Amino acid sequence: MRTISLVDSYAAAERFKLPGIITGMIPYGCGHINDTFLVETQGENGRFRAILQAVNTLVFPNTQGLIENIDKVTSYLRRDEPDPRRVMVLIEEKDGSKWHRDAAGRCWRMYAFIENSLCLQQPRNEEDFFQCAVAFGDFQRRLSDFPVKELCETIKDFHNTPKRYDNLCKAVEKDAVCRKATVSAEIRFYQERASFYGLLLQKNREGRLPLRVTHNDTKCNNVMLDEKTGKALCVIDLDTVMPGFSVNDFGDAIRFGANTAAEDETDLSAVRLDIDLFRSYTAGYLQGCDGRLTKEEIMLLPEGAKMMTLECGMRFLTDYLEGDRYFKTAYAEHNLVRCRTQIKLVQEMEAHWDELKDMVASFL
Ligand code: ADP
Ligand code: GN1
Ligand code: MG
Repeated sequence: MRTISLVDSYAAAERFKLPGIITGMIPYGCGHINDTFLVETQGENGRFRAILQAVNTLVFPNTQGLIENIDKVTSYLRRDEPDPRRVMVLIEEKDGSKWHRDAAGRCWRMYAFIENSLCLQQPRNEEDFFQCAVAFGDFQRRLSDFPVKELCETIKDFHNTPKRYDNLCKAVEKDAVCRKATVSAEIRFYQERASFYGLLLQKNREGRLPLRVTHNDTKCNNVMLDEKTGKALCVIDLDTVMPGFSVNDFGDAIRFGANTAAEDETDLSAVRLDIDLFRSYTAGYLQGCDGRLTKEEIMLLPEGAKMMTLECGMRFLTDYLEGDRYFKTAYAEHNLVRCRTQIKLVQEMEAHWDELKDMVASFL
């Protein structure tokens, strides 16, 4: 696992235009990719807090393109929403750029901290999940006229599921850290579903599934809710905002949030698809999108959920076979445990497939 010292993060924080002097700094959050720190300052106007992040440049090699995407999207959203708690605010580096490269080559950026907010690892109830859905739906709606072509692909083929399957097959073949023999059941599971992976790309080629500006990492811990009201404030973690499919944004949220257990639950009997949460999310997402989705997109929402759950499980398994180089892990089997929860969830979706299809149809 990557570790960044507080000395280095402090030096990086000093490079940004902060009000007052830095009085505190702690590692923060539990994302799988970037290193996040909470920074506190004291100045003439009192306390100020910011989120400092070292962008994982192995995952995001084009930091300039990534920051430009975020700058374009947040500037666009701010045109009709001046409240800084409702659109992420990038804090500039002292030389006026939006990010900082340190002497070791690490890339840093800073956001204003969204105060009096909640960020949930798991929705506490249906209303929380509904609010997350409203936030992502609203994000989709407000960016529906944004020119997709202005955004670069921050990770190439990020939700190209057939490519993800190819990568899994290559990792199986290479078996770099000799783990293949222990995961033959998991590998078989993904082989048996190989004909499904191209479905959404095929729909897109047929002109039946539009490319939109999407978030692409719609876990509920990438939404901030108001601490007092519990209502959606804004969507965070904008590194993967790029052209994509709405149904995948829907699907990734279901994969993470409609699971009755954590993404890394070891007791698979606790891992189930919560149909009520699925329904709440559908209602919230469609409310937020406010008529922007086509009928065909709405009917493909269950496919999006199944696709993202298959894809994420394959990514965990690939990383396991490659020696845990991509996702942060806390122990040796962590990626395999995550893969198994994703497999269980896909099985749950398959078992409830007709119900899920009927449910989304009832929203038409
Ligand atoms: P990662 O890519 O590692 O998931 P995130 O951008 O999601 O990183 O940040 C990690 C965590 O930091 C989030 O889950 C959230 O708790 C917190 N966080 C990030 N940005 C902000 C912000 N602007 N205000 C408050 N909390 C934030
Ligand atoms: C990563 O950064 P974080 O924790 O929000 C990953 C997602 C996965 C997710 C699985 C850039 O998201 O694609 O779905 O882990 N982000 C990237 O929990 O790969
Ligand atoms: Mg995140």
